[in-house]
Amino acid sequence: MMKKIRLLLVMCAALVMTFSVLAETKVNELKKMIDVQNPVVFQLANGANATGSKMTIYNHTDKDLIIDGFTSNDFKRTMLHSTRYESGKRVMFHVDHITVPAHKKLALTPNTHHFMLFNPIHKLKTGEFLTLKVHTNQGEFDVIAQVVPRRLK
Ligand SMILES: [Cu+2]
Repeated sequence: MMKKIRLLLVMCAALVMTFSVLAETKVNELKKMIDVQNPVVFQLANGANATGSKMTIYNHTDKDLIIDGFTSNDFKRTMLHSTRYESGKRVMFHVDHITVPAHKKLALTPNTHHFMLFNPIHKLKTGEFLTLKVHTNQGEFDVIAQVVPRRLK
């Protein structure tokens, strides 16, 4: 009886390990296929509670990459944003998805689509690296973004 239970436990452990290795393989494969160039988060302006980011995402997969959100341990709230201009004034608004077409790249900037971050849980140091966990239809991947000085347009 004990022997049977032990065998069962060993089998369960093996199964769990197999699944975690599979999950890891999938993430690594996605990492190779999704290339994120020059990811940055802009330092917050004095008194501001939100900031944007900039990066270029290359989708080397055969499928559209549909980003439906991202999270960061350094911010309480995050949002996908797009930008439009009303009488020359920049207006940002929430979008549900940002899509990088198959075999295409997409530049995310404060003037177009971008990742928006709200309520940092600590004061950001210029030069420090933040991890953004990006959720997509093809799985999750991390983007390591550097905090850079705010740029005036
Ligand atoms: Cu924004």
